[in-house]
Amino acid sequence: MKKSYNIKIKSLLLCIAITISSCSFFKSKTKNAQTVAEMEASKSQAIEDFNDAKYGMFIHWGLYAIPGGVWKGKKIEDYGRPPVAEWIQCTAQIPRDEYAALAPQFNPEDFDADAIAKLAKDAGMKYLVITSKHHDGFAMYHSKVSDYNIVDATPFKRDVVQELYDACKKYGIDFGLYYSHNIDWMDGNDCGYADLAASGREMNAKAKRKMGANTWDPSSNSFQSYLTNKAFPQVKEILTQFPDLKTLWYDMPHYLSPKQSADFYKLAYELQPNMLVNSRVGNDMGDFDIPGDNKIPKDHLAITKPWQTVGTTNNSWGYKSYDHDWKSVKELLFWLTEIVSKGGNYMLNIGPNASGEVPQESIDNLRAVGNWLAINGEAIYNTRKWKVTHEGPTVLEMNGTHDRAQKKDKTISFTPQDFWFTQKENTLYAIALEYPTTKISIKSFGSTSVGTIKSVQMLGVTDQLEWAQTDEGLQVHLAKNRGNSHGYALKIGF
Ligand code: JFZ
Repeated sequence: MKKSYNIKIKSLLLCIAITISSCSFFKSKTKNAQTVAEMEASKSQAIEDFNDAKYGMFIHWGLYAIPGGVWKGKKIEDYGRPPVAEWIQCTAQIPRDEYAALAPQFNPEDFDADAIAKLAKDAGMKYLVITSKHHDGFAMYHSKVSDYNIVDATPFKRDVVQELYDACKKYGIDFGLYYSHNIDWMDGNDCGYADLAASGREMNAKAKRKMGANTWDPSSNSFQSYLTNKAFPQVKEILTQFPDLKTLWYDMPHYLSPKQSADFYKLAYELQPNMLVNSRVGNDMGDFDIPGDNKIPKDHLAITKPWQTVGTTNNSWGYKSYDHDWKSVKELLFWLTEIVSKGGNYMLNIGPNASGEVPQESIDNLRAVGNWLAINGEAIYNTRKWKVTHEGPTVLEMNGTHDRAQKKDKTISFTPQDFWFTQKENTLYAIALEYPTTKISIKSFGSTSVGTIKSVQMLGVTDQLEWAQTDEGLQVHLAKNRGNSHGYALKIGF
């Protein structure tokens, strides 16, 4: 009798235990069962904000600023490709120890977070994203996960990400972080290349080329242990240490499985659900798309997500001492207007040098664009694309960092007949990058295609304009009082 009673009690307890545990199992299962697509769908306000912002600053900064594109007296181009300065460890196949010896030399005493945040503000940029860890594996913030970081491994000992985070708060600039989750030349073994090759999964073209895989001196740990012990913990760390991020910018996911990409996406969502994650999280996930570096999509309508073009001020992301091929103010304005007319965002890069200084050409050109935006920003910010993006004879294609670098003729000029369009509620904007000598005619604004125009104004100019609308378009005599030497914008009311 007694025995069976005991057994009954035991099995009752067991039942209770199973019920409790299955309940909590069920609970965590429901939470985890939220799909990436559902998480993406919950970010509509953040996406509106992203589509309003239009223009931001990208910063590539790390140990690679010391060589600045030159290793042992040879330029990076002499080692191979890619020739962007932040890739020097890979392109010149520098052993991990040798590269890490840069850390004790890194003492960028001229770094001034306040000045950079103010530069972004003056430039008319609304947000800033900095490399918290690039492919070299070196963290630019104080990481507890790995002492290969700017505070523990350099004489500088300052957390520059924290300094920028605080400075951006002061100037009202939104903040985001870049994190190289797949490629880590210090700790990431071959960044998953062998695993992918063995898995039988279809490899994309870049993965096939082994681009970015550390094959010259891989760390002895497995790629999986890198993910478990460095990448995931560091992502968790930055999202905790910097609790108010607008974007998390992953990069180069060529070797990741869909599960690994989903885990990176979910981790971001768990910690900061309103933050946007870029598509380089991998495997077609992410809240916004990147058509390619220094690339403006030819068919922007084929992009179904919000999107962003990232661009360089010369032809390198990291500081490159001998690259003086700076984009002119006119070229930068073209990138911005062309991208915005197609509904995208432009994130323009600066690469501070080893002392922490921003190249003067970048500063000057960014400020000049800022002056243009101070007058014409109304035609850029908070707008949406219109059914026509551009009219006029000039067609410029921007097909990538290397493509731009190789271009023989870099003269950028437009005609007074070139117009880019944006819209906001009941208003259309036409942006021009050259002034006419006589009147202009905007063909896309004919009365049958847009209806009757009620008002025409030049932004930043108080003079009344003389104008007339016909079926053929809108004709305007422009006032002599011109707002900015690089062009102007017309505001069209209905
Ligand atoms: C990546 C990085 O490798 C590079 O160092 C820099 O950070 C840049 C912003 O991003 O470069 C890429 C990544 C993807 C493509 C091109 C360059 N792509 O898919 O065309």
